[in-house]
Amino acid sequence: MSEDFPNTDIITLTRHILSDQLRLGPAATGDLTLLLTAIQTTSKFIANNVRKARLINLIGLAGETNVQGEEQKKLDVLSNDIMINALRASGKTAVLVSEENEEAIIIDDKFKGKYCVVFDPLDGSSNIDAGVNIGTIFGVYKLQPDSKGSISDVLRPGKEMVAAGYTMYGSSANLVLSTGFGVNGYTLDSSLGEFILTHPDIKIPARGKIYSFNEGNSMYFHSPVINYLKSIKFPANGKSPYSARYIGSMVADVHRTLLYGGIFGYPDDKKSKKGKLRLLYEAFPMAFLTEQAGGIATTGKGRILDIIPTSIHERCPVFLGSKDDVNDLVKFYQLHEDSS
Ligand code: P6P
Repeated sequence: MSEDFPNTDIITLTRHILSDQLRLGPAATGDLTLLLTAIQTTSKFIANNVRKARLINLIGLAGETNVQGEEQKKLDVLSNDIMINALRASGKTAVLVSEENEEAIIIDDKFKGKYCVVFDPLDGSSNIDAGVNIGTIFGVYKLQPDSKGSISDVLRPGKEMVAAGYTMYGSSANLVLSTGFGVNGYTLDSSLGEFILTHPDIKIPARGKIYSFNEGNSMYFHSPVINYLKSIKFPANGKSPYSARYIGSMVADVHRTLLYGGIFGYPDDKKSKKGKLRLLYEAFPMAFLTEQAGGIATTGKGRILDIIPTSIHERCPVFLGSKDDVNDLVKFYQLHEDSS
């Protein structure tokens, strides 16, 4: 086929999810496919609102109500409503946990399905006025056997998730997803209204040249982090120092780390005893994706996906990225352990 012939065999997210389902054979009921399709739809809807929100911010609507006199919802509340409504209506969920809701949502029997979704509907939304990429992060558990859906279905280690992903809203909408068979990235073609496979089988490089920490917290860092950062900023034996890249939006920092390699870290420190990032709907999904892409995700002292949550909004330290870089960091924790 000549170079300028349009690709007539585009792989959409829906087609790709279906191929995963077919891989599982007759045991697969198609419920996860339909759930992920619902999540895909929320990402398209949120992407549309994020794009409009910036325009509205530029035009500036009067006060808290828009020109129709409707109450104008904050974008993250709007995104949260979009996700809760779509996940409930899918009929495939039993328990929902959202960063925006204090309590878990137990879906009424009429719409109850066999999956639990934990999500941050719009992580990093405080960055939107600056046009910084933000995103939706989600993880999916299957209900435990004989469970009708309760909080115990989501207070489980992240390694029991059956799917995880994020959608990053920026110059385009990028959805990155794993259902346990590797990681794939899709870009929204808004003219088609379809997410198209653009990053098949993402594999994180074994080592990178970028570190991504908020060094504004350096005075609070514990010594293993201080010593690790020193080792890559002032490397011995003539090696070049690492480059610093920190966007302050987890989805954007993790997306770059998955594609370029290196290390992203949000440590616990003297000010934030358990770090800042939430375990269930930030650390677990990103750790799941990182491991599926061949990287490592740790608290510095243990594998993030092994943690058993005790509450739905608990926080945890996060270091994730290229296995050689993250292992270098872990060595500083081990040295600290050995010397104490
Ligand atoms: P800091 C955004 O508010 C967020 O939850 C993550 O997306 C991001 O990685 C982190 O907080 C940034 O936190 O303290 O560096 O501004």
